[in-house]
Amino acid sequence: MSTPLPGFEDIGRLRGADGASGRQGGDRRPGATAGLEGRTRRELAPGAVHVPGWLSLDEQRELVTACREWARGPAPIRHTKLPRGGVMSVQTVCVGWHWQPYAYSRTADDVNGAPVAEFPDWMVALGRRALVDAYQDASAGDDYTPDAALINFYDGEAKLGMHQDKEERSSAPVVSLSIGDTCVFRFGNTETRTKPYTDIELVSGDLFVFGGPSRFVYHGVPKVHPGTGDPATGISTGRLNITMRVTGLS
Ligand SMILES: O=C(O)CCC(=O)C(=O)O
Repeated sequence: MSTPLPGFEDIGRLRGADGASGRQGGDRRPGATAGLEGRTRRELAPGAVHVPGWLSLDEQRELVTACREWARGPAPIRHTKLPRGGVMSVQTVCVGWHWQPYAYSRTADDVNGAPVAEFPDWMVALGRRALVDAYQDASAGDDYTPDAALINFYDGEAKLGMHQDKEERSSAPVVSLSIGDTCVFRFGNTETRTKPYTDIELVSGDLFVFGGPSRFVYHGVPKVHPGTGDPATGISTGRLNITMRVTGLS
C-alpha cells in the first residue's frame, strides 16, 4: 500500500493492485453499464446531461493520482474560508485558476500565495470529449477550452450548499466528474436555492455536464454515502469531484 502523502491523509489512501475490491470492475467506458443496469444517459433539463459510468476505472485512477499531486501544493488543498467566517466542509484545490469566494486569481492568496498549477492539455482534451459524449454531438467540444478546475474532496460528513457557478465570465458548460463514494447531487433552477429541484445519485465514474440554459442553475451536494466507492479507484474513502470551467479571464 502506498504511503499517504503529507497533509493528504484524509483524502483516502492509494491501494495497490491487490487492494482492488473488484466491486466496480468490468467495462467502465462510455456507454457501458456493467453492474449498473438501468443507469443510462439522461437529460435532466435542456443543456444538463448525466452520463453514468463515463470514466473507465483506469481513467479514474489516473485522475486520482493527478489530484493527489495537486492537493500537495504548491497551493495545497484546504477547507475554504467564507467571507462571513464560516469554513466549507468540502476541501478544495484548484488548477489553472484559483477560486476563493468569490473570484479567481492566479495565486492562492487565501492559502499561501503560491501560483496555481497549470491546467494540463490532457484535461482540456478530457473536457472536450465529455461534451461530445454528453451532448451526442461530434462537434460539441470543438470550441471548448476549459482553463480552471475545482477539485473537491468530500469526507462522509461534507456537504456543498446550493450555489451557482457564476464567477466565470463565460457561459461555456461546466464538466463535472465524480470518483469515489456515491453522493446525492441536487440540481435545481436558475432562480432560487430552493425547490423545484431534482436529486440524482452521482456514482464513481459519472459525468455530469451543465451548459446552455442550465449553465447557471443552482446545484449542491446534500449527502455523501460513505463506504460506497470502490477502493480500486485509488480512494479508499470519500468522494472526489472535479469541475472544469472556462473562466473567460486572461
Ligand atoms: O461535487 C459536486 O458534484 C459539485 C461541485 C460543485 O458544485 C462545485 O464545485 O461548484
